[in-house]
Amino acid sequence: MNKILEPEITFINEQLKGKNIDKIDRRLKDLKDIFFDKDALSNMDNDTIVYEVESYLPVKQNTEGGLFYGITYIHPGVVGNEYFMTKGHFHKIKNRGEFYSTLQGEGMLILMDEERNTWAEKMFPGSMHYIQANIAHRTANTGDTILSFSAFWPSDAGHDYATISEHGFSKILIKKDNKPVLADR
Ligand code: M6P
Ligand code: ZN
Repeated sequence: MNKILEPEITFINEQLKGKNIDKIDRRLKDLKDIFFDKDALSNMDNDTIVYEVESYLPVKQNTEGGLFYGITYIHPGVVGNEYFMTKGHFHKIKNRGEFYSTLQGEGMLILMDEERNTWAEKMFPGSMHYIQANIAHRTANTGDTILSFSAFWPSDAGHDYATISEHGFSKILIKKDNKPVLADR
């Protein structure tokens, strides 16, 4: 075989292009269980977009041995004093890891192990984050502009959202004196 092919996808000037790019958005109404301050939440517009994800899923979900790629764009904002953030998840197959790499903006990668120890890593353009297996992960935008990052994960990892939706992370990331602080709930 001697064929030179075009790539299936490109990411040029911050634009992911190609066939089969899956796009979703998550609005406040989809994220009711994750934010701490329910009063603040009830005074906000339900339709506000918190984040968007563009993914390239070249194989079927749950395929063993494949890889997925996605870019997440988290808008700036707070609910009460908690920064806009992703739902967060463990992987359904728990012993699957993931890479994140920040493109634009500033934020925090919040991590929690199965004993519910929670910590965070700073995200800034060029920061790389290896998320080990068995670790729940969530990202928050702590800046005034969009936080974007790319992610690479195994196609059989899946998302376990239920554990986080029921129990949350053991700490919340709040804005205090204009700075991000990991606080007890
Ligand atoms: C990254 C990856 C995706 C994930 C997305 C949003 O792009 O980890 O698998 O879906 O972030 O995070 P969540 O699914 O927790 O909302
Ligand atoms: Zn993941």
